[in-house]
Amino acid sequence: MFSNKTEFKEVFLQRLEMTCGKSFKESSKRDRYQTLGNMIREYVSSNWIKTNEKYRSAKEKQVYYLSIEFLLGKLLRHNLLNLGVDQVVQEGLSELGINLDDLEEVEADAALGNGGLGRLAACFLDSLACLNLPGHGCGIRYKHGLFEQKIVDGYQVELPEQWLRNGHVWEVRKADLSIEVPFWGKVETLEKDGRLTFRHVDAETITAVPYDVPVVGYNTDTVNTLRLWSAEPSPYLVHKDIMKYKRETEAVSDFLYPDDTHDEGKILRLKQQYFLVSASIRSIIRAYRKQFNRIEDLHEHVGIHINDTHPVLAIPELMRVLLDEENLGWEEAWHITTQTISYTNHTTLAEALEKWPIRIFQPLLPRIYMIVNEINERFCQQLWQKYPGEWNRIENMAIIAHDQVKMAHLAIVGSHSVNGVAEIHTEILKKREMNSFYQLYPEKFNNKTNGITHRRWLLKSNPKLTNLICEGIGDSWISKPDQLLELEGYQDDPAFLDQLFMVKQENKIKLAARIKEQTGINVDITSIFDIQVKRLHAYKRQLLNILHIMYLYNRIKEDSSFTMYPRTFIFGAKASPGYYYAKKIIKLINSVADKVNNDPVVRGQIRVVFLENYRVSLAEEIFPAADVSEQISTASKEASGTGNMKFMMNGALTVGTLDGANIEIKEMVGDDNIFIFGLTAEEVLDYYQNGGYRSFEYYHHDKRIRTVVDQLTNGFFEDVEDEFEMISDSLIMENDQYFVLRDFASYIDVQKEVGLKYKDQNQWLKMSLLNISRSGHFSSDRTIQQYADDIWNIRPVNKRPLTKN
Ligand code: 4GP
Repeated sequence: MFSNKTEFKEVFLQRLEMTCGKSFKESSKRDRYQTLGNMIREYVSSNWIKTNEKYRSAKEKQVYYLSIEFLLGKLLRHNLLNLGVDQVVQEGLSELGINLDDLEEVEADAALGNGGLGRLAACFLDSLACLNLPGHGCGIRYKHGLFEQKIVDGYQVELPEQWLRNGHVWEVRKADLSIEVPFWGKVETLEKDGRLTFRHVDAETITAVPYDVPVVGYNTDTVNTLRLWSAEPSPYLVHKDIMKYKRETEAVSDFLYPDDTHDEGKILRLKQQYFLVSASIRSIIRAYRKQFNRIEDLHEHVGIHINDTHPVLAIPELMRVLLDEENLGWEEAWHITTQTISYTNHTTLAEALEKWPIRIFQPLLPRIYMIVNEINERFCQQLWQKYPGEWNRIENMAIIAHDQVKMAHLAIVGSHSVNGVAEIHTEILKKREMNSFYQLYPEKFNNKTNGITHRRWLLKSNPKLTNLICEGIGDSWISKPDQLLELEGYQDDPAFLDQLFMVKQENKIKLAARIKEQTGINVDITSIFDIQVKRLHAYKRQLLNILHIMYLYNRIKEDSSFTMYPRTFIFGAKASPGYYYAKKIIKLINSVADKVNNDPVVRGQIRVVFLENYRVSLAEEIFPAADVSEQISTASKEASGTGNMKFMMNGALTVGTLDGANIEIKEMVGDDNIFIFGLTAEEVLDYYQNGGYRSFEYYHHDKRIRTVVDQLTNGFFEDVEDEFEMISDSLIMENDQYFVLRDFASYIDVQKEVGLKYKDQNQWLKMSLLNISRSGHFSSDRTIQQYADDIWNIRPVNKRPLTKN
C-alpha cells in the first residue's frame, strides 16, 4: 500500500477525498483520523488473511482466550508502532501539516472492561501476536464501554460511554458468520436407537454477530483476531411483542456490567455470559470442523481459556455440542472438554466468586442446566468414593448446593489447569480458598504471574525513556525484554543518570500540563509525583493514602518547623456505580484536596490531585511521570496487580505491602530498591481466622490516628458533618476489616523514608534505573510464553518478518 513517506502521503490524500467526499482543506480531524485508521486496517488485512491461512495449513493448535472484558484503549498508535510504520506516518502527516498526536486524540478508548482482568486480556493478545503464537480473543462488543466519570462537587457522576458513536475503524462486521444463541424454552427428550437425545425447543434466540478486530504483532507478519460479539434480534424469530424482544435482545451487548455491584440485573448478566460462550464455542467448532474430521481430537488442536469464571459456561456448552450435536458419549465428551479448557482465577474476594441461583439459571438455560446438574452428580459420586461419609466436605465442594450453581467449582472440575496470577495468590488458592480442590487435583494447580506488554507501557507511552534505553543498550531488548538488565551497566554513569532525570522531568511537565488542563491545579514538577491509580476498592486502600495526607497536613499546620520534601499526590480511580462506600472515598479525596490546595500554609509542600475519568489512554500519560507508585492493598487481597509493573517499568519506586506481585517485584529489585510496609498476608489471614485485632485500640492509643479519624466527622473537611460517617464507622464500629489503622504507623514511617531517599537525587536515580532494568521479567511476553508452554501447549507459527504490502 505504501513503503515510504511519499507513497504514504499520496495514498492518504487520495483516500481522504474518496472516503470523506471532501477536499483535504475542508476535512476535519475526525475525517483524517478515520482515513488513516481505515488505511492501516487495510494495510494489515493481507497479513491477517495470510496468518489465518498459515494457521490452517500448519494444522497447529490454536488457543481462544474467552473474556467478558477486553480493556483495549486506543489502537491507532499501538498498531502503527507494531507495524513499524509509526515514523513514516508521523513524518508524512507532518509534511501535510497534520500532527499525529492530534489525530490520536480523536480516537475513543475501547474500554470494554473494568480494570485489571480486562487490561490483562488486552496485554495478552498483544503478546500472543508478538510471539507469533496462534491465539485469539473472544469477547462482547458492548455498545457502551466502562462509564465516563465526571467529578461534580467532589462526587463521582457516571455518564454512558459512547465509543461507537463515530464507528470503530478497526473492526470488520462479519454478519455471514452470525450464530443463533437460544434462551428460555424447554428440553425435549427423544429416544433414538436405544439412546436418549435432548433438544432445546421453544427457545427465544438472539443473533450473535461477530465483529473482528485485527491484533497486530510487533515486527512480524502475524495478525491474530479479537472476535467481539454483538447481540441483534434474530431474523428467524416470530415474537408476540417484537419491541420488547428487540429491547431485551440489544440489552445483552449494550453495557459492560460493573464488576462489583450486587444483585440487580442478574438475568442479564447470565445472558451475557452464555451469549459470549455459546457464540464463541460454536464458531470455534465450526472453524475446527472445516479443518479436521475427527471431533475426538479437538483438544489436540484447540485450547479454550476462560478468563475468570464469567465464561465458565464454556464447559457445559462444549459438552452440549459434543453430546447433542456431535453425538459423543458422556465420558468421551467429558475427556475432550476438560482437556480443552483451562481457567485463571483473578481474585479471592468472596463477593466476586460467582454463584447463580437455580431459579434464574434453570429456566434461562434449560439444557445447560441439565448438563451442569449431570456434571455435579458425577463429581459428587467421585467425591463420595474418595471421601466416603464426609458429607460436609462433599457439600462444600459440590458444584450445585443450596439452590446455587457455584461457577468457580465448575471451572476447576471442568478444566485441566487452574492458575493464580502471582505466586502468593496461587499459594493462597492452594492452601486456603481452593484447598479441598487442590487436595483432589494437585496437578491442575499452577502459577502464572501476570505481566504487561512493554510495547504499550513503555515503547508507546514513554518514547523518551525508550530512546534513552536504546541509546544505552541498543534495541534488541524490545523483542527480549529481559535484556533491559544491561541497563545496570549505567548505574554509576552520571551522564546517563542525568538523562534519566531529564526524561522523568519532561514526562512530569507533560502530566502537569494535563493536570492543569483538567483540574486547573498548578503542580510543581520538582515535587515528588506520588501516584495511586486503579479501580476504587476498600481493599486497595486509597483510604490509607488519603488519611496519611490528612496526617501530613495536620503535621504542617501544628508545627511550623516541620518540613518535608514537597509532594504531589495524584489519584485516579473509578468506583463501581453501586458501590456507595467507594464513592464516598472519592468524595473524601476531593474534599481533602480542596482544603489542602487552598491553604497557603501547606502550599509548596503538599498538593492533592484527583484526575477524573481514569482510563487506559490517561494511564499512558501518568505512568511515565511517576516517582512513587502506591501499591498499598491489604496483604492477601490483591491477587497480583499490574499497575505496580507499569510504574516499575517507567522508573517509579514502589511503596507497597507484601501483597500480590509486589512480593516478586521486591525479590527482583532487592530490599533496598523498594519501600515495603505493613502486615504480611500471613498476619492478615491469621487475624481473620483467630481474631485479636481491635481497631479502636489503635485509634485510642495513637493520637495521629485519632485526629484524622475524628476529622472525618467533626466537619473539618466538609461542612456536612455526616458526609464521611460511613468511612469513620468502617474504621471503628466495623473494626476496620482492611487494617487501615493497623498499618497506619508503618505507612507513615515508610513514607518518611521515601522523602529522605528522594533528597539524594543520585541515589534515587540509581534505584529508579535498577527498577527499570529488572522490569523485563514482568513483560507479558514472559507470562504468555509460560501459558503457551505449560498450559496450552502451543508453538509459534508464522515466523517470517514483516512483509511490506
Ligand atoms: C484483578 C485483580 O484484582 C488484580 O490483582 C490482578 O492483577 C488482575 O485481576 C489481573 O489478574 N481482578 C479483577 C476482577 O480485575 O475483576 O476480579
